[in-house]
Amino acid sequence: MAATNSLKEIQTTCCYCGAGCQLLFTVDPAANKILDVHPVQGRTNDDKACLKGWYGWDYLNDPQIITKRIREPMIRKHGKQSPLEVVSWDEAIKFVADNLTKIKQKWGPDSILGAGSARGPGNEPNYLMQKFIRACIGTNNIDHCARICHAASVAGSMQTIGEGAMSLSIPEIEDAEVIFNIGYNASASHPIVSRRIVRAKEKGCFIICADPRITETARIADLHLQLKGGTNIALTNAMANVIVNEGLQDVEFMKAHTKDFDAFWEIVKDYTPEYSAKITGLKPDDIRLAARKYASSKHSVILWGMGVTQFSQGVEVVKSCCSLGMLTGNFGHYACGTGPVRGQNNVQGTCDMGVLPNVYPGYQSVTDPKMQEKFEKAWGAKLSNKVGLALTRVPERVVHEKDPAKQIHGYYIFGEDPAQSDPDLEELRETLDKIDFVVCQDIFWNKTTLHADAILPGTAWGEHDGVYTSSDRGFQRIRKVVEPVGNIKDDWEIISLVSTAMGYPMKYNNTEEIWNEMIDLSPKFTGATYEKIARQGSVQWPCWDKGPQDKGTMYLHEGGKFATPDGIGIFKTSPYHDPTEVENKDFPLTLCTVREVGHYSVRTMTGNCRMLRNLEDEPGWLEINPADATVLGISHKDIVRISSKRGKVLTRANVTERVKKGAVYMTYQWWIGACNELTISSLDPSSSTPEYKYCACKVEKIGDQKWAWEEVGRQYADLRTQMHINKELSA
Ligand SMILES: Nc1nc2c(c(=O)[nH]1)N[C@H]1C(S)=C(S)[C@@H](COP(=O)(O)OP(=O)(O)OC[C@H]3O[C@@H](n4cnc5c(=O)[nH]c(N)nc54)[C@H](O)[C@@H]3O)O[C@H]1N2
Ligand SMILES: Nc1nc2c(c(=O)[nH]1)N[C@H]1C(S)=C(S)[C@@H](COP(=O)(O)OP(=O)(O)OC[C@H]3O[C@@H](n4cnc5c(=O)[nH]c(N)nc54)[C@H](O)[C@@H]3O)O[C@H]1N2
Ligand code: SF4
Ligand SMILES: [Mo]
Repeated sequence: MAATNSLKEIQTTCCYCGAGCQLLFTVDPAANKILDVHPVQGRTNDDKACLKGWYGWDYLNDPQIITKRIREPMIRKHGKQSPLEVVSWDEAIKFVADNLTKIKQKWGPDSILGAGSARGPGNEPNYLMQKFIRACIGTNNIDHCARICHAASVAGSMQTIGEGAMSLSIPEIEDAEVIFNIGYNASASHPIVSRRIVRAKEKGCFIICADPRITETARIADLHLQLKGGTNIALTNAMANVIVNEGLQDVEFMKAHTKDFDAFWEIVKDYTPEYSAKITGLKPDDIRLAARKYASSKHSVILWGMGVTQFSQGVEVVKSCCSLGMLTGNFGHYACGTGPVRGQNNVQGTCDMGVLPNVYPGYQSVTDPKMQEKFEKAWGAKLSNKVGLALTRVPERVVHEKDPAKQIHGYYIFGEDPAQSDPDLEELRETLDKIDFVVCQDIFWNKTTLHADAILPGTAWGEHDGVYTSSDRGFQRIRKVVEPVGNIKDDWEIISLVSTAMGYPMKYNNTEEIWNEMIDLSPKFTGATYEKIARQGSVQWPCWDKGPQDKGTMYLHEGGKFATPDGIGIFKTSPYHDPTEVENKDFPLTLCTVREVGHYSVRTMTGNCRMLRNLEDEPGWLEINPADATVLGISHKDIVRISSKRGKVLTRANVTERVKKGAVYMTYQWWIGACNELTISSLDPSSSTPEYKYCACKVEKIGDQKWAWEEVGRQYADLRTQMHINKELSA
């Protein structure tokens, strides 16, 4: 629809995945209504968007399907048992500030933890969130959902190639000659990145897909390695073994740019294709073919996702993937390298902003005295040099820690829903209820807000300005499309008010002022001014210089110079070990948890978009192989009960050949069929990322399907009551 004089056209970046698609909204400002949206030309998306880009903004109309917008600040005035009451902003801010101050005085700064948000808010409020936790509270206990996502990619890449982000850019993918896609399902997770994989195929690229499921990428792959879940490292080690034994490595590149090959070979030498085949269930010749193909080009790209990182051995697999790149000279030029494709719209950005327990903004270490001094001076506060707590360690420091002096007593949760997205939800709920004071700053009622002592309502994507960082290090603007409704404030303003009330004043007039403070403190980002981002559409970091000649960086490690302190890449890998909880007599199947294309993470947003809800709704699905379904007497679309050592839920069976016998899959988007009631909180020792992709489970037939559907209906109604909805559920 063309904009008339009274209508406005506003371009912004999509708020769902890290592909960073550009969308153009047509708005009627007088009615405060969105009339139309369509994708427009952007660096990463050309002029395309997926169904979430087209239909994912309806939550701004608050249709109240699974939950509803929070429009007023609320507090529990008289302790945990008292109801949440609507109060003024002044009262809410004072209540939060007083309670956090009391906890800080009694138990010290390290008894408080803050969680930032990789979603709607954008970079500026996250910069303020970590500044608040560090400078006002006085601790590095600041983290966010990258922990449960790509933290393993950051840790593993840092230890080998020195930089945790994608080394290449999304558009380069289509010019790869070989793609090794491992544990990544782009067609569901990043459809517009998936389009680049399809285009690569059209241009003649050889695609290897390592995934236990037949995903869409597996379907178009030239070689599908349908390995047993949890065995990635046995595959990547074997590929390295073949490359070296057949003399396919790039000796020149290795000599000039890498070290520690001997220690790497000590491990890899045992991983012959025959040995690996016993662990992975693959054919030795398929492993050989994968290795030969990968080593055959200087335009080989490795793309990976949660099927690599969400294991207790995730970091090791990342190191092994980076080592494959070094072994074959696939770094430092166009269309090669490593692509840990960051999931959320702004998870790269939230890491960039230092919402991590070990680094300030711009990846500057909290343990480096020079950095500490620099930030102390800039922020006018004494800072801690102790690395903070990872958010997945909170239950350990609450329910499993007996000494109150070592416990977490205050948890400020900004734009995350751990009571839906963290593993082992029963333990998580117990944790939230034991913490003295929980603050939730969100846009919707979610499962975590039910445990909050104070709720601070923020504006949503579409209602505020800022900058997001796409998966490939690209800063892009987001813009206000409609005016917010209700007694709500921008996230950056809420954090500033709480900090000021606690005696550490923060005064900003807009997001650009915050951004300018941040880029001046972060050399890698310094050149990325609002003006440059607007002019170019996107600025990829590193961008060191404000001048027009520094346009940003398309790919990293130019000429083989790695981001390690001495510029040399370090070979690393590990031997294979089993996941923590394997199938057994009581729980004979394995459970892996993945994603839905039409719904997003905890679903507060896509669950409240009418088009998307009509595609898929509660209680979600369980993918199960026909052979397992037959033995259990389960038919397609039956409601079934699935349980693990930790809990049980109802969901529907999707009987499909796409999954292997013995392994079942759920998507983590569902609130009734909530798979995190079942998952295990076992963590990778170095990244603290949970093993969401593997635990033991049992699936049971339910004889009385009429009862089962009624039970799902009751649970849905109860959920909607808990989320304060009194509207009828529309058909
Ligand atoms: N079983 C299983 N669990 C998983 C995973 C899995 O694969 N399997 N994946 C994990 C991964 S990779 C991730 S990243 C996490 C994601 O988990 P979360 O980060 O918890 O989920 P999100 O849906 O991204 O958003 C969290 C909250 O942000 C709020 N929000 C959105 N925009 C704004 C805003 O502008 N301001 C404020 N204040 N709030 C806002 C939303 O309403 C929502 O409540 O889940 C993890 N959980
Ligand atoms: N529609 C939609 N898009 C999203 C999200 C969403 O919730 N909905 N979430 C966003 C977020 S937060 C993230 S992090 C990204 C994640 O996006 P992806 O990384 O694609 O995440 P998953 O789908 O969880 O897992 C990827 C694949 O790993 C495979 N896998 C499981 N176990 C193994 C194994 O042992 N080895 C190998 N090789 N593969 C295995 C699974 O079968 C699955 O196909 O998606 C983002 N995009
Ligand atoms: S691919 Fe990702 S960024 Fe693009 S429209 Fe879809 S959800 Fe939005
Ligand atoms: Mo994620």
